[in-house]
Formats: sequence, C-alpha cells, structure tokens
Amino acid sequence: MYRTTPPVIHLKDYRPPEFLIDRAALHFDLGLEETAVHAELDLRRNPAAKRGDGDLYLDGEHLELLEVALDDRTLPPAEYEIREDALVVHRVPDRFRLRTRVLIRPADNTALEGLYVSGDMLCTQCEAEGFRRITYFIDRPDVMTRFSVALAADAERFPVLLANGNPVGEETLEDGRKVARWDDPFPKPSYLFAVVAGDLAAVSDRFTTLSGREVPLNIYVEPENTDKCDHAMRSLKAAMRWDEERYGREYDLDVFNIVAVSHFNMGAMENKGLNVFNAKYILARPDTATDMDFAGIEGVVAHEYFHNWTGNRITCRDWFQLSLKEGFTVYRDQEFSADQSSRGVKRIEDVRMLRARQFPEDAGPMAHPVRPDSYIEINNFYTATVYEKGAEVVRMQANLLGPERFRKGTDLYFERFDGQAVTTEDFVRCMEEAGDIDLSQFRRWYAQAGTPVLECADSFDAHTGAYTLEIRQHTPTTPGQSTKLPLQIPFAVGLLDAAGADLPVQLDGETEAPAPGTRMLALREAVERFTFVGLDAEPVPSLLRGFSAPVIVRYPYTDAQLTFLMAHDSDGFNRWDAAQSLSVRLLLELVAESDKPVPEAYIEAVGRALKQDDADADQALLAEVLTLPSESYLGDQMTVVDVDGIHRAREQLAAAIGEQLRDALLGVLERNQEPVEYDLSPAAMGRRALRNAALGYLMRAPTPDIVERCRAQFEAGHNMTDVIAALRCLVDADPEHVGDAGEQALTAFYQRWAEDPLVLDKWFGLQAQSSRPDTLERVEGLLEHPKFTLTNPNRVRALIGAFAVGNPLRFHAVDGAGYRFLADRILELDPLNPQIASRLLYPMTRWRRYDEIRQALIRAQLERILEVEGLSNDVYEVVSKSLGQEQD
Ligand code: B3K
Ligand code: ZN
Repeated sequence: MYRTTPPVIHLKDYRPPEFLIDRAALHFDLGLEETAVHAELDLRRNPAAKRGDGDLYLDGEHLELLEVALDDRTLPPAEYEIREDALVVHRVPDRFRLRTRVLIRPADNTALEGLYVSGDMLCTQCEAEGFRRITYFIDRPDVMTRFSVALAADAERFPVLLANGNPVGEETLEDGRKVARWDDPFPKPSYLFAVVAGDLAAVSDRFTTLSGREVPLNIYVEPENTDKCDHAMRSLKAAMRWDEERYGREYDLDVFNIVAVSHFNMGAMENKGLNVFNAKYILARPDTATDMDFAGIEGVVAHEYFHNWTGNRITCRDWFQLSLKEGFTVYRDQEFSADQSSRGVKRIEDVRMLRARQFPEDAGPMAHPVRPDSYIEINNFYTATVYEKGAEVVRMQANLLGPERFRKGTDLYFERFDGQAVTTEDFVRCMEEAGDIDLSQFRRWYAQAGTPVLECADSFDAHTGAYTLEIRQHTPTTPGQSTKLPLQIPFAVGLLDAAGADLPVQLDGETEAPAPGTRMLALREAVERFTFVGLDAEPVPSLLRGFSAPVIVRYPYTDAQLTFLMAHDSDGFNRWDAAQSLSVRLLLELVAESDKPVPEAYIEAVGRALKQDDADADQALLAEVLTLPSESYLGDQMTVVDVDGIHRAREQLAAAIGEQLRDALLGVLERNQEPVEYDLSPAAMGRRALRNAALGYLMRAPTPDIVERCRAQFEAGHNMTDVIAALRCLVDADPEHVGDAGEQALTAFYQRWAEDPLVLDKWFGLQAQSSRPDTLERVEGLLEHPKFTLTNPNRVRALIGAFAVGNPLRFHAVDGAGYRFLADRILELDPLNPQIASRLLYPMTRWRRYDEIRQALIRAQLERILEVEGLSNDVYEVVSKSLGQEQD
C-alpha cells in the first residue's frame, strides 16, 4: 500500500526559534463540550536566530480559529493561512502583539493531550506537544514565556479553577459564572502549562521553606477520596525538605497544588506549581493500596516535585535533551526513596527494573541513545532508556565525582542555567568543571545506544600472589548505529578470601595496600588488564559491585562460587545478584532438560537464606533474594525464548522450594505475622514482602492447611498487600488443590471494591495475569464487562497491558490468539488514544526473540497493523521500526 511516511525529526537539524514569546495572557471560557480560548501573545524576533521568510509559524492542532488580530487589527484571511497543524501569519513585524480566539472541544478529546475531560472535571496534559491543542503557539521547550491565565466557568460545576503559578484573584460575574486569575512569575515552556476545573475537595497542609516562607500545599481530589491523600502529602513534604537539604533547592511559588485525575496517559506531570497526577500515584489507604503502591506514590510525588528545579526552572532546549530533566530527576527520586527506606533494597528494585525494561529496549528495534538522534513521534521516547538508563548515566557521574564535588557540580548547574532551556552537554560540562575531571569519553554514554557487555577472565599466579583480571567491553550494534566505541565505565570490584572476607585490592606497582574493600576501576579501552598483588591464594572476584554501571557482566562463575558470594559478599547488591545468577542458571538448565531434578545444593542455599530471617535481618532484602527471576527476564537470557519451557521450569522450581522447605517457610509465616496495628515502616513492609514470598512458595505445593491460611489472610482483609498476595495465590492455584476458592475470592473482591476504580484495576489485572489455560477467553469476556472501557488508560493497562506484558505464557500461546487479540485492541485504540495504543505494542516489538512459528505470527500482526490507513504517527513509528523498515 502506498503511504506518505511521516517526517523524521533530527537533532542535527536543531535551529533556535525565529520568534520568542515573552508574555502570554490567556482567557478560557471553560465548558466540557466547548471551550473558547483567547490568547494575547507578545512576540518578537529572536536576535539569536536566522531570519526566515518573514512569516510567523504557530503550532496548532484540532483548533477552530475564530479570529486573529495583529496589534489590534483583525487580520483578513489573505494575511494568514490555516494549515492542519499550524497557523501561518504572513509578513509580520519584528515585535508585535498577536491575539487569537479559538474553540476547542474537550469532551471529544480521547487522546488525553491538551484540554480534556476526566470524570466531571476538565484538565490538561501538555508535555510533550499538547499545548498546540489548546491554542496557537510556538510549542517547543526553548520558547519560555511568562503566562497569566483567567479561567471563567460555571461556578456550580467548576467551583475549583486552577492554573500555574500564584492565584491573583477571583470574582463572580453577573451571569453567575466565576473567574479565577492566575499568574506565573517564572517564564516557562508551553509544555508545563496546566489548567484544572472541577468540583474538587482539597486536602491541605503547609510547608515552611529553608528561608522561612510558608507555602500552602493542596491535594485536590474528587470529594470521596479525601481520606486517601495522607501518604502523598507526607511524601511531598519529605521531598521538599530533602531537596533543600541535599541540593539546596527551595520551592519558589506562593502555593503548591496537586490534582489527582482518573484518566491519565502516564504517571504524573510536573506542570509549574500545579502537578497533575494519575490518581494511582496519589490515592492510597492501607486497605486499598499495596506496599508497592505506597512506594510508587512516594517516588512519583517526589519525582514531580523535584522537576520544579530539574525540568522547570532549568528545562530542555529540545526534546532530544529529554533525559536532561528525566534522567537527572529519576536519579534524584531514586536517591530520595533510598533515603526514606532501605538503600540496598531500593538499588535492587531499580536494577531489576532496568534489566527488565531498559536492557530489552536497548537490544530491540526501538533502541536509541539516552540522547536520541531522531524521532518521528516524541511521545514514543519517554522510555526506560531516557529515564532509567539516563538516571544511571547521572549516577555514574555522581559516583565519579563523589558527593562533595557532585554537589558543587549541581550547584553550578542550577546557578548557571536557571531560567534557561539547555542540553545534556551543558549538564556534563558543569560536572566536568566542578569535578575537575575530563568527561570527554564519558559523553559517549549519551550518544551511543546498546548495553555494553563486559567479558571478564582471570588468572592467578600462586608463586607471585598476583591475580590478573582481564575485561573486554563491547556494545552490540543497534539500529542505525553499527560502530560502537569503548565507553568509560566505572567498574567496582572486590576480592574475597576463602572465608568470605574482603581482601585489600592492591594494584601492581602500588607500594601500600589499601584497606580491604571495594575498589573502583576505570575502564576506558576495549580491553583492560588489571593485576592485583599481595594475595596468598586465588580470590573470588565480586564484580560490578552496587551495579556501578548499566552493563552486562560475564564471568564464568562456578555454582559454588555463586553460592559463596550469595552467602558472604560484603556488597548487598552482589549478594542478591549472585542469588539471581544462580537461579537463572538453574532455571535455564531446567528449561533445557525437563526431567532434571532440582539439585539439593540449590534448595540448601535457599534454606540457608531463609535461616537468616531473624530479629536483626533485613526482611525486605531477604524477600528480594527469595524472588525468582521473572519469566520475561529468563526469556531475555535465552537465544530463542522458550515460552512454555520457562513457565514449566519456574513452576517446577517454585514447587520444589515450597515442598522441600515447607517447615522453614512456615517458620517465616509464624515469625512475620502481621501485627494488629498496621504499619508502613520499611521494616513492616519488609516483613509483609517476606511473608508473602513464603506464602507464594507454600501455595505452589498446597496442603489444605496452607490453603486455609491463604484464604484466611484474604478474608481477614487486614491490608491490600496481604489481600492481593493471597488472592493471587488462590487465583493461580490449581482448582484441584483449592476447589473454587479462587473464583469465590474474585467474586468477593469484586463485590467489595466494584466502586473503587484503582482497586478494581487490580481485579482486572490479576485475571489477565493468571496462568490458567482459559485466561485469554476470560480477558476477552472482561472486555465486555460493564466496568471495562477503552477510554481509561489505567483500565486498558490493567486488562490488556497486564495480559500482553505480564503474562508471557498465555500471550505467546503458539496458536497466535494472543497476538491477534492485542493487534485488534491496538487498532481499536489508535484512533482514540495513540499514545496508549503505541505503548501496547511493546511486547510485539520483540518478535525476533521467538521461534519461527511465533515470529511469523507476530510479524503478520505487525504487518496487518501497518496496512491500516490513517494510523497515528505513534503506532506507525513503532511498527515500522519493529519490522526493520528504514526511516529517514
Ligand atoms: N514529564 C512527564 C511525562 C510526560 C509524558 C508525555 N508523553 C512525567 C514525568 O516524567 O515526570
Ligand atoms: Zn519526569
């Protein structure tokens, strides 16, 4: 089929904007069906830009233009041109005021970009390019404007009217409508613009800043949710304090507002002074939210707040620089969360997520550098690479500089670039200057895609006591990048003696031995050799401690060495990683050899880990150690993913643990009982995680007493963490063991929570993730459920996303039904909400990883999608790249 392919935007084509907008005064006449937007823009030619054709180009989509006036003269149609995506005003002066009046239709806006309706309220989402759906503007981040806003609306339907900045007045008009005025003193790019209107209730508090300013804090929610905001508010205040203490960053407006909305494409949005959140990242009560939900809220509330400096005060010059704000802000929220609970566990969770999401992305058809070179649709680049790998790249710089110099570097960055739109290069230069180090090679981390692999080999000379470690780095090629250069890699190494203690890591040539412990090596060349001296016997190396760089390490450990590291490594991360490697290795063997029994040594190692559960133990860490690698992660480790084999092996291993360590696991349940008083401390969360991990194993080989325990935990309904853990076990268990307990529990859960959308999402999700053979049928049935809708992204993710991403076994069924199902849903969703449709494609982008039959089936669905006329740029880009088609 002939199609005109959408244009590709390239970083190398960046040019400064021809015009700047110093000031924008916007007036909204708000209505659900129809909203009128009146904009008054003060424009001037950008002295730093080349003169173009003399015309002014303003971005605008889905706008109905009513009037355009230049310096108070209404323009006749001959003086401007309306295009599908722009308003072109011909031959404008160097400095002028432009007034436009447009109509927009929020209720028809299912893409949830620009101004849209969620429930009974109106809200906006402008990043990346949604502002152009609100009014004609130069909608790019390097145009920073001082905005003032007047919102007029029916006072009864929309008693709360919010915008960015400070409130500067409210009045009631003669016709009964209300007008609220807001003024944002900080120039900002249009993507940070926001308005909200609705019948909302506020949960309020105050925060006194470092310099003694008292700032009112409000979380606006639908009135029935005011009892679910405590945790978000606590997290916000902790984040505000932390940013003052750790980065010297103080809040800058007279008020800080948060709004929780139920229809939202992603997690939340850092609009200046008016953060808009997916309700999932605000609302929580112990009976409605799991410990993971609570942690998610803490992290996202902090993340959006931190953007006030890393994103808003200093923003991105263009969207290729997205990681400038996202990578740095993720690093900041990770560190904040680490400080709030257990640093070690947080690091494990972050790395688990990086390996699960970013490594596969880096190895697939959508691979791109932290600073991409090109895109078709920028919304496709809010990725694990830009966010999580971007955070690792900042983390490496922080580690290279050390805490003091890193702080000097960030101080310099804030001081030098406050109020500007800048690049990742500007950030690195500050680190270089303040740290007095050369980061020229390090910069490649921003430009080069793909996960570096470090092949490690060693030798020991018993005569000289010298131990040599050889490290070869290579980065696999990625689409559009066939040459890869060696990177500067901070590589943290420890050496363990036979008793498991750290040895001094002394380099050949050094006269004095350092204290025993970790040594940071700097890798720069494709092959590096390090010789360590002063050793009496061959040490066991502990490599990439603390996951000091986002790389894959290969070293031929024996099982015994991994078991040894798992027990003794002083580095908590590597203790966990050794346990993971051991499990991965065993599971892959079980996949290859279906009648292989689970080795006793493995069970013993798990048993030893369980014995560490005592009063002093870090139960959360123990729970991480006990968590088997996921089916998809195991698939990532295979040349060709064996979907069924992986599921079978993982179940076999879990059942073996459940059966053979039954007493030890029961002991865990006993020791970690839930106290009557619910507690959200890290220790209490750790106990719940460990207990529920144990329950999960026991329920793999369930005896009636275990089933009873599980059912009792579900019924007690003490807190959502325990309820969901028990429900998951019951739903996944073989009915032969549990009868209809799973069905009954699902029904009870539905009856209890049918009216709470966030909890109900869990109900949809659990069913979609079930390994039962009839899951797809069930999911198809749930599409017809009265509570299912394609117009709510959370619900779509809960059912369709959970099936496609969270249920590899059933999604990849060899009859291709899962693939057909997903492609059908994507095609239904694309005209409604391209961003969500495009996100759902992810599991299909990985088609090359499967056997030939599945490859052909997935490819056929991708090709079928590509045939469809009128596809969004979002879906087109991901599908065409997945099929390996070149764009230029
Ligand atoms: N900056 C927003 C993400 C916007 C996504 C637009 N498709 C949330 C965040 O990273 O904080
Ligand atoms: Zn962010």
